[in-house]
Amino acid sequence: MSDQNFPAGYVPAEVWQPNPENGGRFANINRPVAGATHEKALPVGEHPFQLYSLGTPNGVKVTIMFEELLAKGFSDAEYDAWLINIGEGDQFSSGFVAVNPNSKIPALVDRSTTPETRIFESGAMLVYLAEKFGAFLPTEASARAEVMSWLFWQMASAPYLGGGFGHFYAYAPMKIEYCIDRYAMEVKRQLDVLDQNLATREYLAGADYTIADIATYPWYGALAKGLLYGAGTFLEVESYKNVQRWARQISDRTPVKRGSRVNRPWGEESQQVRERHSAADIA
Ligand SMILES: N[C@@H](CCC(=O)N[C@@H](CS)C(=O)NCC(=O)O)C(=O)O
Repeated sequence: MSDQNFPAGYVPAEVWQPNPENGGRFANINRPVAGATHEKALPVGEHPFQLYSLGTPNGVKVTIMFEELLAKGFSDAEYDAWLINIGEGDQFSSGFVAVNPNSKIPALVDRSTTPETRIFESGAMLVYLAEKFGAFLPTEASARAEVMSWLFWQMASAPYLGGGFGHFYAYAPMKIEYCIDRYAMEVKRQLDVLDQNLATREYLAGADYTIADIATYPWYGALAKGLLYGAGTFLEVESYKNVQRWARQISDRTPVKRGSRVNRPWGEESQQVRERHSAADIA
């Protein structure tokens, strides 16, 4: 980074200190420590699965999975989806932290096991549900490895899209060319990885729709549709033809449409499903 492109002004202190006045969109919820900030139990509904979430791409992965399982006839996949308002710090309640020590949505409890099973990390939830119901994840070792490879690829890649590109392009209080260039380069490379893979396959891991697609669609499918960060034109998302075809195919699925609406307190009011406690909540 040259001094001309990035004028001097900030010299890191010898020991970093948090700056709550940094103007960043998430300055009020970011902390350099983990753990609960307040005592509050989580609500519990009547279904086997209790999901504590918000309709962001990471949250929607799991609600799409539940809707896919229910559409396949697995009635034991009934779930209550409770709204966690991360802007208000709900993820730092003692109840939430007991389910997810990492204080990020989504967090899941399976009450059908004794003792109850807690699961954090959206990818772990998809694997847990796929194994529990025997769906969307092949059992044959090679086919399973291919699905796992794409699933882990998604989990490792999305932070560059969200925390890197999305943050600096859409949310940071100032536009920093160095950061936007760095992450736009990486996100376009990721889109090309997907595009080249989807040139010869219907779905990410082959001929079948799997948890790899369910994990990847809410991030890269939404990006391809121009729904993330207002960056469709900037990243020329239309040029990734195979990603476009795959995203259309997945977005046409009824369970994907249903799951994408759950825990959404934004957008058109008639489309919001702030909480889901029965199939009828998603009209
Ligand atoms: N790797 C995690 C990421 C979860 C995540 O980043 N969640 C965000 C919303 S999409 C969150 O809860 N942020 C609140 C915070 O950072 O305090 C997963 O996939 O479950």
